[in-house]
Order: sequence, then C-alpha cells, then structure tokens
Amino acid sequence: MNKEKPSKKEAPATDRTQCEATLQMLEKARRDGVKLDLDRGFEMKPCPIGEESACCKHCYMGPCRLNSRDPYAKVGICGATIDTIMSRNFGRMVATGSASHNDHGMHILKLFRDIVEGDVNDFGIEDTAKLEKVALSIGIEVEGKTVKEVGIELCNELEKTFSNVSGEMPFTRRVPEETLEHWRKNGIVPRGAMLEVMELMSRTHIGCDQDYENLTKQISRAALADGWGGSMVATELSDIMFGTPAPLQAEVNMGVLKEDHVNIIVHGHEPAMFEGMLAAVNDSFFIDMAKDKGAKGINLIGMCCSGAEMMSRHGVPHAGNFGSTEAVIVTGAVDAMVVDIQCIKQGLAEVAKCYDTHLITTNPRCHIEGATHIEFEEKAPRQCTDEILSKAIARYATRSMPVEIPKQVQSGIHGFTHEYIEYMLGGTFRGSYSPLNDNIINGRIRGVAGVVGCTNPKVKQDSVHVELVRELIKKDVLVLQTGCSQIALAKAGFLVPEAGALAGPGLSEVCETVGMPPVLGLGSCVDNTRILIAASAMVKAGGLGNSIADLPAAGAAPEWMSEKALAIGQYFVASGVYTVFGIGFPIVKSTRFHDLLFNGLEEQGFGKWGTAKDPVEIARLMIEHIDKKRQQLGIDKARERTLVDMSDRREIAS
Ligand code: SF4
Ligand code: MSK
Repeated sequence: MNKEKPSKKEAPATDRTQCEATLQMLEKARRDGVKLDLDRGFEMKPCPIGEESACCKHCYMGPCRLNSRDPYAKVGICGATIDTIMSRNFGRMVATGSASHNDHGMHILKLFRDIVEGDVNDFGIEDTAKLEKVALSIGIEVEGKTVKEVGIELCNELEKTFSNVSGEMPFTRRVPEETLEHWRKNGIVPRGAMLEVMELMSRTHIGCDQDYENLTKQISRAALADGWGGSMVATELSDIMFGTPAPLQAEVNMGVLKEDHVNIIVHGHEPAMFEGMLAAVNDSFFIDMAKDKGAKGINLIGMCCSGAEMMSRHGVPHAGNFGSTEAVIVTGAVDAMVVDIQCIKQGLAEVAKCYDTHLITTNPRCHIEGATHIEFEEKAPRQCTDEILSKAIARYATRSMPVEIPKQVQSGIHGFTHEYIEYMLGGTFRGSYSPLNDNIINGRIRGVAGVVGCTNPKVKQDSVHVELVRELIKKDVLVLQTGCSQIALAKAGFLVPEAGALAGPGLSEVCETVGMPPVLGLGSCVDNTRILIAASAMVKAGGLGNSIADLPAAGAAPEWMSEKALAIGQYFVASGVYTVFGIGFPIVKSTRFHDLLFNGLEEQGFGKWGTAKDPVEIARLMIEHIDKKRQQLGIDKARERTLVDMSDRREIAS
C-alpha cells in the first residue's frame, strides 16, 4: 500500500465534513495512513496574492505581483493596473468554464447527429415530444416531418451555437424579450461559443484589452455562450436522447454500496458512457458471471454530476458529491471507479492504488496518470463497458481489502425539470407557471433561489449548502438545486415532501397542497440551464416584471471551487440574477473592477455578484435582494397580508 505520511497537526475529522459517511471514511483513511483531499485542502496554504488575483503571468516580462493591500500602489511592468490584471484573470477563468461546458455540449450534439443520421445504433431518441418542443422553440417547423428530418434540422441549427461567427446563438430566442434587448444594447448577445471563448482569450493577451469595463462585456458574452449555449444544448439534447427526467425516488450516500455485490461507480459529466454502463450491467451474461464469482449481483452507482443526471433520469443510486469521491474508495468496496470528464481529482489514482480499486478513464480528453484507460466509443459502447465489467467482477472475486461501508443512505425525490414544475403547479391540461407566479405575488412563496455548485475542502463539506438552504426555506424561499449542492441537501434529508415542515408558513402550505418538497433537485451542473428556462417562463407567465432582472430571485454557490462555477455565476449575473458565492472571491476588494461586478452591473440593469462565507449571511443577502425586488414590483404588502391571514387561520383552527 502506498501511504503518505500523516501530517503532524491533524485537526479533528469532524471539522472537514458534515457528511457522516464521508467522516467515517476520512477517519478510516487516516488510520490506514492514506491522505485524502479533505485533509490536503485544509493543509494547503494558498498564496495570498494569487487568492485575490493580484498577480499576472500573461507574459514573460513578469510574472508581476501587485500588493493586494494597496492595490493601486504599483502597476505591472507593461503598465497593467490591478483592474486590468484581475479582470483578465477572472475572464480567463470564465473562458475555461465556458469552454468546458461548450466542449461537453458539442460532444452531445455530435452524438445526437450520429444517432439521427443512423451512424450510432446503441442509443436512440427517447423523447420525441421534447424533440418537437425544442425545435419549435427555436423556429423549426415540425408539422408533417419525420423524427429524422426534425432531428437533422435541429442539429444544423444548434451547431451554430458553437460555430457562428456573427448573429445570435439559437437558444437566445428563448430569452425574455426585454432581457435580450438589454443584451443587444450592451453588445453582449453571444454569437458562437468558439468565437466568444477565443475572443476572450485573445483580448486577455498582453497589450490587448486594457479597459476592465470593456473586457467585462466580453466576459459576460462568453459566459452567456455557456448558459444559453453549450450547457443548454447538453441538457436539452440529453433529455431528447435519454429521456426527460420526471420526479422519482432515489437513494443517496455511501450506504448504497453493497458488500455482497460487484460495485461500480461512474463519476464525471457526460451521460453517454454511463448510459452504456447501465445497459451493460443488465446483461444476463455479466450478472451470471458475477454470480459465478460469488456476488449477488452488479451494483451500478453514480457520483458527482453524471451521477446526479443518471439519478434524475433513471433513479440510479448516488454515493456522494465532489467532496466524497476519494473517501468512497476507502470503503474497499468499490471494484471499479469509471470516469469521463471534469471534476475528477488526480488524487483518485493514488487512493485507488491504496485500496486496490480499478480507476478507469474512458474519454480521450481525460487521461489520468496511474489509471487504466479503456476508451469509450459511442459506435461500439460494449467494447468499453464489457471490459470494465470483466475487470470489476475479477476484482470482486479477489477482493483483498477489508470492506467497511458506512450505513448512511437517504431516500429523496429527484428529477424535477422546468417542464415538470409547469405541469406540477399548473396541471396536465393547463400546464403553466401562473400558479407559481400567483403564489409569489400573494406572498406564500417569498421568492425563488437557485442553490448550486461544488463542495470545497476549504470549508466543512456540505455544511454551508445545508445551513443556507435551511435558512432560505424557513423564510419561505423556494429552492431549486443542481449538482453537488443537490447531493448535499439530499444526504441531509431535504429532498422529501416532509421537509416542508422545515419551511416557513407560506412555502410549507404550498408544499403541502402540491405534495412537493421545498427543495427541488434539477440534476447536474449543466442542468442549471433548467433554472434559466424556468426563470424565462416565470417572466413570460406575467405579473413579475418583464425581464429576468425583475424577478424576486437570487442564486448561490456557497462552496464553489471550479472555473465552471464562475462561468455559471457570470451567466446568471449577466442574465439578471443576484448571485452570491461563498468561500471567497478571486478579486481584491476596494478596487474598481470589484465595484463593477458587485454594484455597477446591477446599476447597468444586469444582476450582480455578492459574496459571504457564513450561510446565514448568504441567506440574508439573498432575501434582502428578493425583498427589494418584491418592493419594486409592488407586491411586498401582499406577503404581509397573506402571512397574517394564515397565522390568523391557524390560531382559529387551534
Ligand atoms: Fe506583467 Fe504586464 Fe506581463 Fe502581466 S502582461 S506579466 S502585468 S508585464
Ligand atoms: S461536478 S463543477 S464539483 S457542482 Fe458538476 Fe460538482 Fe462543481 Fe464539479
């Protein structure tokens, strides 16, 4: 076993995570002498200048370090000011995040084209109704056309999402008119994602765009090319190919592992390989092979975002979020961890080696030193999946590690979508967002919050997510969730209708009437686009203003870590949403660029950024914003009346 030396000063493991299963595994890893990311994160001392983005290495005259305590005291060798340096650094992070989601979206589009053109036969079109709806939403006529004809037209149109060099991205047709017009006036309507990311990279080169305000426009444009571009393509086409989720019951946390089964975990972001694995594990040939080796069956489990996506679509059990991917291997029960792209820690290779687990990479865009690479090809998925199954079953037969599986498992309702919210609140024949808007206008629901994003070992895993959401629902704010945040709340038992009891009086009444949880899980991090579409539908339903910026809504990523999270944050801000990040923000305060992001953008009619570490403070900022929007809409008094009425009714009833 390859072990790292334990650190001399080890803080209690209870400081690292709120998830009891992860805690148990962290303690076991420490006993086994294996270092996990949760400990590495607390031990790493970040460079204070880098943490605030006050340094630049965009050319080799530098690197140049500015003083974040006195940010205007000096400039870089080329003369770049702190605002130029920070906006370029921030822009490059957003560019990377947008590139990641667009890369994902482009591969999904390629698979979709291969399916409709008949080049891939192992996957098909599951949701033809959604195919037509999406086509119609961007102006493609469907009347009298075959699925193949509509599919090809949709491919041709959506390809422009990536390849356009002028004009407007196809899905911008879904943006509320006033919001879109505002983007046009400010010159930030995304054209094509490749162009927007390329231009942002080019403009951040030494000696190019050295006006942080002008650069921020391109940062917004590249971010919008993510949310209304590649991410939206990924979500919509994945639904069409693999089925649009609808609420279902699913289990979350490490207790989903089974000691007497072959356990295979799939972790990453693209659904195709996971779908391939799902088909393969149900093949009786492999089930018999597993039984021959003494297992009771094959247990396929998800983690992180592809896990959230497969759980939403098919109810596949989920073992945990980003902060638990190394810890789960410590169980000794994982026969194979199979990964594709994004958020896959290199540290997994070392932990997998220590616990004799197969770590298998499957995607040509993501190899990991020390992992076994078995490439997945959509045209022949079984070549990859069958080899993985053989390896996992063989590892089960020769398990040499003691197995310790935490007992925690939490059942909850997952698989909400913007389509289902419309149906759930409006009914089968009159599906509509009006009932949601009505409940916001009458004040039972104070507003809507998107709480999303990663976990980050700089803070106790899951704790900020859970306390923030607890606070929001207590104050009658309906919470929409995606990604690793959704998994944190699922583990904490919030994704069940009974959690309505934790909500304030207005929200709990709505939850009880509709039979829904106060926290709705919408899937993976690319599925944040479901929130954008829901927000647009709320604007279109009427009564809450004319643009997304008018809505009593706010967003948060309280334990963010990835560049994708920053791109998501920026597309929400540019779309009109106040967005609060926890942990910290990579910008020096008291600078003009900071002021632009945290105040100026709102004054220009967009959303704005906020930041706070404490979950109660994040909730306070979000609620203050929601209340400000209620006041601007003139619906603040209605809430007071409704809540007084309800407490009166309760008093009479008791
Ligand atoms: Fe320094 Fe300017 Fe080069 Fe950046 S671009 S490293 S600030 S000289
Ligand atoms: S996986 S981007 S840690 S949500 Fe989408 Fe989770 Fe954040 Fe990765």
